Amino acid sequence: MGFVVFAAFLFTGCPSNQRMLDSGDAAQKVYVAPGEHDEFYGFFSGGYSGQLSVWGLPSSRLLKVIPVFSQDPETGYGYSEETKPLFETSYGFIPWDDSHHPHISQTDGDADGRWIFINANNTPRIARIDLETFETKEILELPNTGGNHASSFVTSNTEYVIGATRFSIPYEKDLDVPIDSYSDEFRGALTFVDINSETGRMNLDFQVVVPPYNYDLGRAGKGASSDWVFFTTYNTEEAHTMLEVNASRNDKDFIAAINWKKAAELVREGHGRTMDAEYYHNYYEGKQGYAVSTVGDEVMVLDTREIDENFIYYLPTPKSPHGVDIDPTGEYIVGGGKLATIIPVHSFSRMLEAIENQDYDEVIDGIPVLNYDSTIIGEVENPGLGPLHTEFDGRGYAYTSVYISSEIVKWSLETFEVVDRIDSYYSIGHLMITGGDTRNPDAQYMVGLTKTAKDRYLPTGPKQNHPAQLYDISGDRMELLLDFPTIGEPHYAQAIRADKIKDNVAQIYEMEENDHPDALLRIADNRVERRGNNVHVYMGSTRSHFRPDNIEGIKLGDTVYVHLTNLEQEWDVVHGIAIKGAQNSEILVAPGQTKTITWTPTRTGIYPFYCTAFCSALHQEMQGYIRVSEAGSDVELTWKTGTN
Ligand code: RUQ
Ligand code: CUA
Repeated sequence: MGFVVFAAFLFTGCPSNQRMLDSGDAAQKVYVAPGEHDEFYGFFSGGYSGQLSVWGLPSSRLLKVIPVFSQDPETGYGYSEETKPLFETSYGFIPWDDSHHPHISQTDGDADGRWIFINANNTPRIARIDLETFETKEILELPNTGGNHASSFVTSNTEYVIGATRFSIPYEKDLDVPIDSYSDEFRGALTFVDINSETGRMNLDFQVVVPPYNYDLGRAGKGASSDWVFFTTYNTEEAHTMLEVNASRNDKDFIAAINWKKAAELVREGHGRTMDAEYYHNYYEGKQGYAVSTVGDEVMVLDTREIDENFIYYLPTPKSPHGVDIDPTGEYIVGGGKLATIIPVHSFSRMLEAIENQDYDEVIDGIPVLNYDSTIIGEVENPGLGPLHTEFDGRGYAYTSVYISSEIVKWSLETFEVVDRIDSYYSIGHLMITGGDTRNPDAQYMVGLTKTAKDRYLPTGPKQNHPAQLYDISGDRMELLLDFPTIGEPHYAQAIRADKIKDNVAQIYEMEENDHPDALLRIADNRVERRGNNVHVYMGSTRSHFRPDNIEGIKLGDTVYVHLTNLEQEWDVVHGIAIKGAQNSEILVAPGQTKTITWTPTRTGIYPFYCTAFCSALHQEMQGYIRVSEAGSDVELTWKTGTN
């Protein structure tokens, strides 16, 4: 009957109990003086915007939006020739996605600030963003996956990034079968992507074929449990229609516990088999240049129905669990049963005992189902309605977001009793504690990521931006500090102490290291080259001119490639270029960087172009002209800047 409860509470309106510090004290706590820096970087997923936004905490100032899965006309990302290959998939060029869970790379269970991974939920992919340049460097597609939601969580030493299919689908590629053959033909897939520890490069190592449930969220273990990963399931009913009712019948679904070390060993020992698959893997080979798209054509799978050795177990968990979260010690496995009346807490050591004793209720497709009473160590009573996600403060407390009753509950990992609760505005999804998913949380602040703003800000039409609330959790009671609108729909977010990142951030691209094949390394080498109908412009920018700035001899039927190198070597001195009537976007080029935009003129005439970034006192003078003539015209290809 959970869905009835759910519907009933959805419209009951606002929580009434706003607790915050005296507003002067709260302001003091979030105040970062002009010119001063925040203590933490916060990385917020963009949800349906497909991007990742970067915030300074506690001031909650927006620092940047990093484009990841969606085209971005501000930077030319996804429009430039360098970045377009990143969007190639087995479904073609996909310029959008729905990103949910950013996860910072880890060393020894602590965030290390090297890379951040984020999943695409719609067309199943994982992206890697380099935190030296804050740019997306790689996107990997996952085969056999429908909705890569339980992703992209890393293991304690970033050995693996995990993913899982939210929708079970036929495992065989493009299999055309009746939807009601669900239980026979559809399967789930858990994906293990291994990470090169030097470069961060992703590699699709193997997948585990599992029963056709919905795999919702995942987390890697920590400390004692760091060889394990955990995924929640719902729809163990195997419904394929009206899931709202049909997937809410069972009292318990499962958390799947997978020993990834063992699974990887089984693969190395030859227990897997390869299957045909098609998936794209897009990345940069050098520091700069064009991203390359490669296509994988097979995947290694471990099918639990074919393998005698056990490496995966199901932990029965009430009821349609959403989040699964592991405390800093690695001992507690917390489910977020969105229709459950309690928060179930499993014990990792009891789980190992139950495995040892073969304390199985049943075996499903080769997967032992452990006995609930053997693994459970606590049930948190009165957690509110609709618990979803939990993070930890490292001082013995857990904090769970509760969607339907729109609140955060703080509870003890010793007594499993609720010790504090505070409202959220409104309908909270994830919450995030600074360092709260690591072995050593920096638990000063907590951010609640809520779904609806309604009356919280000045109205901006029928759709308001999604809010976030910043709480101080350094004391016994949670205190609300700030409430601010965000970008896209942040599902999860992560925060890391700024000093783990800030000194490694690049200020320029070193010209000496510019390995772009079409870079203009010396401004004097600026030129235009015709190759058949393709015309390549090798252009340079410095304050306050482009070279060349007058180009003639372009003809209808030509495609023009403008390779713009920004020869500045000073932090934050950016130039851009925009051409009248260009069908794609401008490009914004950082110091020492080369970017390429293509343009196919459709009419003859004179086309102005100009710098899009206010770069200098004479920025408005930073402009030029391109002359476009008839296809058969005999205008010669020439280029110049007035003085050369
Ligand atoms: S989800 S609001 Cu896409 Cu992580 Cu739970
Ligand atoms: Cu360069 Cu404005």
